[in-house]
Amino acid sequence: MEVNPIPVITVQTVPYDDQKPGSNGFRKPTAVFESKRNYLQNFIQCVLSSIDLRDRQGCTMVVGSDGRYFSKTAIEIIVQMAAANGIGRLVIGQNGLLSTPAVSCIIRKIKAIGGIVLTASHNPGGPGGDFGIKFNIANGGPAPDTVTDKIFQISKTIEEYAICPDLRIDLSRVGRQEFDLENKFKPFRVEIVDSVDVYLNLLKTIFDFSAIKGLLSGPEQLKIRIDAMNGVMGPYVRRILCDELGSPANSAVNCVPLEDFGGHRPDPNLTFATGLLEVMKVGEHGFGAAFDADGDRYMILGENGFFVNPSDSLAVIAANLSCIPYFRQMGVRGFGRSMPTSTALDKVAKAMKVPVYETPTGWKFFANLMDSGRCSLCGEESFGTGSDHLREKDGLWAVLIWLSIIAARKQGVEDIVRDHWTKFGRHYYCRFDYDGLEPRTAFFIMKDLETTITEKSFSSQQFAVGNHMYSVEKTDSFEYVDPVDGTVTKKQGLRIKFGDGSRLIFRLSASGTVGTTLRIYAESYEKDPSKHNREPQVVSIICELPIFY
Ligand code: VG1
Ligand code: CO
Repeated sequence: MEVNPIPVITVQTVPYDDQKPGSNGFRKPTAVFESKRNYLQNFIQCVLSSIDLRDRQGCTMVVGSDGRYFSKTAIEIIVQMAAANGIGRLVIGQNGLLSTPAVSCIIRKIKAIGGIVLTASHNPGGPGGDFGIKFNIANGGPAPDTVTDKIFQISKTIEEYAICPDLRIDLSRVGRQEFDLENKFKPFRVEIVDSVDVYLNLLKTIFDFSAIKGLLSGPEQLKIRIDAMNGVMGPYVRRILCDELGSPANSAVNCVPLEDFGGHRPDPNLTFATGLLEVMKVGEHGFGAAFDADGDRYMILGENGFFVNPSDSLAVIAANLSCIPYFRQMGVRGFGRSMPTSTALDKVAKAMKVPVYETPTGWKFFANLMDSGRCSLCGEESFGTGSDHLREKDGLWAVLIWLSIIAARKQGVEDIVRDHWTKFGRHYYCRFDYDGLEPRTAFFIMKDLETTITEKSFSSQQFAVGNHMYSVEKTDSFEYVDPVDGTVTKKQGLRIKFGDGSRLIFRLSASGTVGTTLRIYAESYEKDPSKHNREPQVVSIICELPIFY
């Protein structure tokens, strides 16, 4: 039977002035996407238009989501618009589900031109929560500023978008679907793929699966508890940790992706992953982990709820890379950390004689370093770690790294961390978030602060806190020059560095959706092992410094 080709139409629209992507992707309250006319269509057209027409014709893109509310509606529109804009093939996770690291992995594997992940990451989901769109480029990493600036520019003048409103796909059926479009020579293809397969195959080339399996299912079994927080990670945890690595089915909880994440905030930290923390405190499990909604962040807990600070996790991983076949084979070229991440990593780098790159916040800055072979392992204080196996931070990969280290060292989480502190010293670390500030107020706080700390007299100041004296060594507004392409990124946070290596950092967040968030990061170094048992709040004394008076 002859089927009529699907019409491609152009729809008139008016621009919005607030479609500026942030630290990683574009986020707004879901209600904005649902209520403002063409709000999603405008942004998607800008993303597609940012790709050079010659590159776009007939190319392949990857699409996935963390399963949050509005994702399926958005995927349908993206498919219709991709077809109308000349994309040749879309590879989409079954039921629309793909974690952020899986999207990065698939883009690289199939040499796609880029990908879209529908997620607002750890922000809450549902009609009253947030929705977001991450856009990754051909190397699998988040679009760099040059691309997101272009998207923002286009969004300010957009007048129309192209769409095939009659095109319908079935997201549940793995396999190929083809569509003939009006005025197009080649059919438009959609491939629905298993959400886990390609990513699992990559992990198998990185880790010694049998060693981890021995740890999780052998006679001396390590009892673990993994909380997928009702985000996208459920299917990955079940398939990889339970089916492949032999962890019992009841070790994985909250593994069904829910549109509102069960009403919880899918944020793996001590404030929001309290369910995991409470269970771990009971002491029956030796290892606990949780993920954010899109699976790029993770939190590690040891027996009795021992918390591994993400900056420490990065440093411990760096010091133990030789436990992982991938790094034994590839070697270790260099490390990367975002500027506010503690300098615990730097101590390890010094001992291993490898360079450390200090970048602005956001994963996009690491991709250039990795592509040019400068960097093997990167991390951020915000619960993200990853390597050059792909171009995103990768939560489950980090969990498998930890399990590999535990298997190789035959030690528990707390002992591994304490040994690390004994060897390298402890970097006490805290981040304080001041949410919902009026944007102008936040701007002026930063402006005044910059004036204060960059005054000449400030650099010679000393602050007494208890019986500790903090002397200012250096202050600046952090600026990054990309060592690969020379791009300069300015105003990435205010830094006060003290003589003993302690640091205070002030920065405005770029991933929120309402008001402005001011982040204060405090780090205090302690070399003496007899002083490694204090509460992390010890760093809060730095915040009592009379800088603000
Ligand atoms: C935050 C984190 C940053 C992270 C970014 C995206 O950005 O601090 O480290 O890369 O979120 O993470 P900001 O600008 O709010 O500090 V994710 O898991 O939301 O992609
Ligand atoms: Co995330």
